[in-house]
Amino acid sequence: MFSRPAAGFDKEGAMHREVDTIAAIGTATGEAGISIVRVSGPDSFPLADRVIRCSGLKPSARPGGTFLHGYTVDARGAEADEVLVLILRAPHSYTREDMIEIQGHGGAQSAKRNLRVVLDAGARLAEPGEFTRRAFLNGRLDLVQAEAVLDLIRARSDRAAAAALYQLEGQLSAQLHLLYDDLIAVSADVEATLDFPEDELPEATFKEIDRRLVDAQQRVNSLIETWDEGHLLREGARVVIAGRPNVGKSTLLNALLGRERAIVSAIPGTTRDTIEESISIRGTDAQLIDTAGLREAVDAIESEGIRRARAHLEAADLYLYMIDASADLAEADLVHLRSLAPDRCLLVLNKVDLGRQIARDDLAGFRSVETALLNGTGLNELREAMAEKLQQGMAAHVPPHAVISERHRVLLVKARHEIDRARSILAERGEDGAALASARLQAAIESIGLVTGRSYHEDLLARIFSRFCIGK
Ligand SMILES: Nc1nc2c(ncn2[C@@H]2O[C@H](COP(=O)(O)OP(=O)(O)OP(=O)(O)O)[C@@H](O)[C@H]2O)c(=O)[nH]1
Ligand SMILES: [Mg+2]
Repeated sequence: MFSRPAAGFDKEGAMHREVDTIAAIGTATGEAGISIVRVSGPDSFPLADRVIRCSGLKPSARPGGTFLHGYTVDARGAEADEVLVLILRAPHSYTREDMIEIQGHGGAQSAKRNLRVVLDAGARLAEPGEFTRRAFLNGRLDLVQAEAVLDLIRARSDRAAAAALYQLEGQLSAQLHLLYDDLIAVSADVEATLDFPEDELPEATFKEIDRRLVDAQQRVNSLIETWDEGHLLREGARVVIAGRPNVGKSTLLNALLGRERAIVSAIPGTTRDTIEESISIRGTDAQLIDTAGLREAVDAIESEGIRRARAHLEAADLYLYMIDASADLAEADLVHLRSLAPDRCLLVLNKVDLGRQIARDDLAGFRSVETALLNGTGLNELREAMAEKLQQGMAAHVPPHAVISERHRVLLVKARHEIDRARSILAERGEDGAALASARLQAAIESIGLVTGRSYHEDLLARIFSRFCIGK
């Protein structure tokens, strides 16, 4: 486990890693205006002098934050591309190391040729996320901010991008660092009680300590509560279409997607496996999941399909429960409905073109939409209702504000538990429990430290940065 200084170069870290000069293509391949090769490390400027031909001052003599125009050239002096080169001097760069960014022409070939020139001149091809990893190790970003970089790259909606940017700017980090420092202060005060003879210990001390622990717990809690929304922003809402066989579930999937993705037939039990597709409902991203009709399965395959359907139902952010409105309400439907939370459920009363046995009023407590999907009736109304429900799920707060990820949640739940243990120990045993309570608080502090990266281990970094692309 290493500790990372809040800012500046990491001397301890530097002993563990060889700091060489890395390079990678930073832009996506394909036809485009420009492509960028980035280079970072101590040899960036000498390397630039070797591979960039330009008039005037050589690259290494230029001030940081300036561009030069020139050509990349290989060891034999052959030109690879016409380029603009951005000079970034440590610590005023993304990695806090000396960096150059070579902007070449777009398309796959220029970028590859520029990268080859740089690699031939001595740079090493960067690993996924290595630039951001260096930014972290050099104290430019904490771990929460580094993760925000990935969230921003992967953001699938405007909202998700706004939340990632907020996190990148350090707003979530600031709350976590404050919490960390406050817990260290309380823990020190708990330990200080050990130095007092019992009769000299002020009455108010433990009350005051408990008050501060309650406050810390509440702050941890409100962060944990943002997880739901964070997961909606990152993964999109999970919308599950469920109901008895043959009611029109797959027809609905196809209608919402606008293409014939799932097989539709008049034979009950047509869909046997779950089918997942991404859609955007009025600007909100969602995973739409069509499931096998819920009934007593006729064979093992269908039975597995129904098991999967039920598992998806449990993890859904929104259920579209579909009923054939032209037939009588089945007892099985009532049983299923009882197991669903009304605020996360929309009833779709389909096949109203065949007549209505079931009316909206029969199903009070559930919001419902009548449809005849065969001719598209009610589809727009359904989309509106879905958008409303999905947004209700996210509307508790208006971004930008802090939202945590699954990794953060696990660590914060542990921290909450440790603070809770410390409180009960102090409540039960007073100063006799001080040493034990302090150890609990250390564990809580450690957990929060792992969120921000104040403490970290190699496995954790490997797990986080391997999800990045090369060049970031
Ligand atoms: N009349 C009428 N028929 C419909 C409507 N919607 C779907 N159907 C028909 O109902 C039958 C079943 O549709 P599916 O979409 O396959 O039903 P499902 O719920 O996916 O069925 P399983 O996969 O077997 O659970 C098909 O023949 C559809 O054409 C509708 O609004 N009106
Ligand atoms: Mg189906």
